[in-house]
Amino acid sequence: MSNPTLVIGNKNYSSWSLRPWLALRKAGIAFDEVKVLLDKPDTKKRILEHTPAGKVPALVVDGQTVWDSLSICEWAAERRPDLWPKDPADRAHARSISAEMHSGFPALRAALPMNIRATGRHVPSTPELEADIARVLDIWNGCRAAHGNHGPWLFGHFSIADAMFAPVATRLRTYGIAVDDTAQAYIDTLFADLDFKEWLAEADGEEDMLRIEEVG
Ligand SMILES: N[C@@H](CCC(=O)N[C@@H](CS)C(=O)NCC(=O)O)C(=O)O
Repeated sequence: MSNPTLVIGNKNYSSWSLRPWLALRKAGIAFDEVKVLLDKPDTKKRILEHTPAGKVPALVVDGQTVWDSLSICEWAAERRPDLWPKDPADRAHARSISAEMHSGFPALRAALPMNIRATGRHVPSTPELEADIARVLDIWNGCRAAHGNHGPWLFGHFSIADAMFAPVATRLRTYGIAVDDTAQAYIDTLFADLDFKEWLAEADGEEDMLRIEEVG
């Protein structure tokens, strides 16, 4: 049986691609990668060669396509159940914040697009952005207060919730958003992670045009 193939966008910009990429890596599931550069004349055509949804990420497994970041993470969790916390209440909590991340935070997404190479960029604040950031920090602080004794991730050990929030950590860092010590320690955990460092190094080396607007 061949490895599944994860179809992703630019590592610098594609926040949705980062999520399942990190989940698969941390779960130790081998996969091949196909990168489709976003915002090119043939981007949509190339993505549609892999997934009918026309968006990255998508995972092609034995001829079947699994698309959308959260469902790819769930595919991974079926093979590695410890991608979700073991305790049912913690698992429900992790799923809730992951779904909240997946469907919410519109102001944060719009104002702070993932752009790993753009460290030092600043954007004007708005009440909506402030509210989204406050909610993220509240989620992180709640998780770290409950699970800090069991490891450095939101639920102690790495879970899909961490994959879902990883792009947010990059955004807060890129745009120099002030965070409390607990949130900073959590961001530092991600940036010290060896798998994530690989993603960062590749984002750094990508030869594409720097874009300002949101792409994922
Ligand atoms: N809900 C989707 C969002 C995927 C998405 O918006 N992907 C963007 C890049 S990060 C994309 O494929 N853009 C290219 C296009 O729309 O042509 C998910 O969670 O995977």
